[in-house]
Amino acid sequence: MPASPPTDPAALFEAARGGNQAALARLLSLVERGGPLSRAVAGLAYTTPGDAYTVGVTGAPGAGKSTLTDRLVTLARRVGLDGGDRVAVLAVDPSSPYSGGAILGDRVRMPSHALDNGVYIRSMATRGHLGGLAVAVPDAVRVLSSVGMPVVLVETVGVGQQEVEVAAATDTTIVVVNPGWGDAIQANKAGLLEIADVFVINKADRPGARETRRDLELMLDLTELGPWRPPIVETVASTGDGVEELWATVRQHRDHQIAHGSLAVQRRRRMEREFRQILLARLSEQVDQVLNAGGVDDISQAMLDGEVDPYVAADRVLDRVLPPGPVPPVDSPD
Ligand SMILES: Nc1nc2c(ncn2[C@@H]2O[C@H](COP(=O)(O)OP(=O)(O)O)[C@@H](O)[C@H]2O)c(=O)[nH]1
Ligand SMILES: [Mg+2]
Repeated sequence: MPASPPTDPAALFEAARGGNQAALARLLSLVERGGPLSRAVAGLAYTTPGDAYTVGVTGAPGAGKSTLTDRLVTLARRVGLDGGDRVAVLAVDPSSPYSGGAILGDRVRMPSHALDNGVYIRSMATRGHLGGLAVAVPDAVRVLSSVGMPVVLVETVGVGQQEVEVAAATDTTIVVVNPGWGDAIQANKAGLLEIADVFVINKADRPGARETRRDLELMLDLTELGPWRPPIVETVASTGDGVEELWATVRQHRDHQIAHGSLAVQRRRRMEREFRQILLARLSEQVDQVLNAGGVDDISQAMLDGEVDPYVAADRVLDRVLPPGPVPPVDSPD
């Protein structure tokens, strides 16, 4: 039996950096749970960020994301980005019936890596985390990076705005679609087209891959693209066909970003968005606290009595939640 992990966040980080997977699991559970300890963990991860390259795999349920991720883990181990590397997988699935204890569930689903200590697989739910997925997942990814994981794969279900935002928050985002009429168009509707760096037509052993490729190309033609046009790779995840090409494409995308200086720019932009999410979550929490504590009952009563309209009432509440201070006006021209 390995020694049980410490409980202090700094000690947990030290143990996790030394390869103690129980300590790493505890760190991620703390992040998942939210609360003061979660903030301590997030703070330590942020100030010692590590250097992970993150790859997102997203798409509709059943598209083959997990099967594909499993294959990519093998390649990340064997060839990595600059040679074989350790790899972490974060499976984000809010519909997942299990939460913190899901490691076993995923290991069962990825038996090919069950005995490999260089692979860390974890699924994540975010009950109770202030800010939800959009804040918890980047924190978890930073924890994995901070303990020295060079490659982090993030599997998300690309359904719903929040999930799509989470999926977009990776260095290379792979969008998985399937052959068949309309699948690419569904992906477009879900907002997945905009966030794709690489498209995968998985289940290319089924009819319709050519039509799906044509749909994707057409939609890309109609999109304003930067210097990188997302390549389309066909895979059969269940046999491994095309997966090496997919990994090579991921590496090309990384090299492209480094060559164009866009990796650092994108990361900064993501950090700004994340900061905004944290601010929103904090404000929302403050508003709830004020409302629950009855601190603005006079204002809401005035509104209910028809003396002020709800917008004026909201302004008055905001003046209490956010007292006017030296913050520059939000409507300043940019
Ligand atoms: N025919 C075929 N089936 C596949 C392929 N990739 C995955 N599957 C199957 O599709 C189902 C869903 O796969 P899974 O990876 O769990 O999808 P996820 O929900 O996107 O993670 C499973 O039964 C897989 O075995 C493929 O390339 N071809
Ligand atoms: Mg899956």
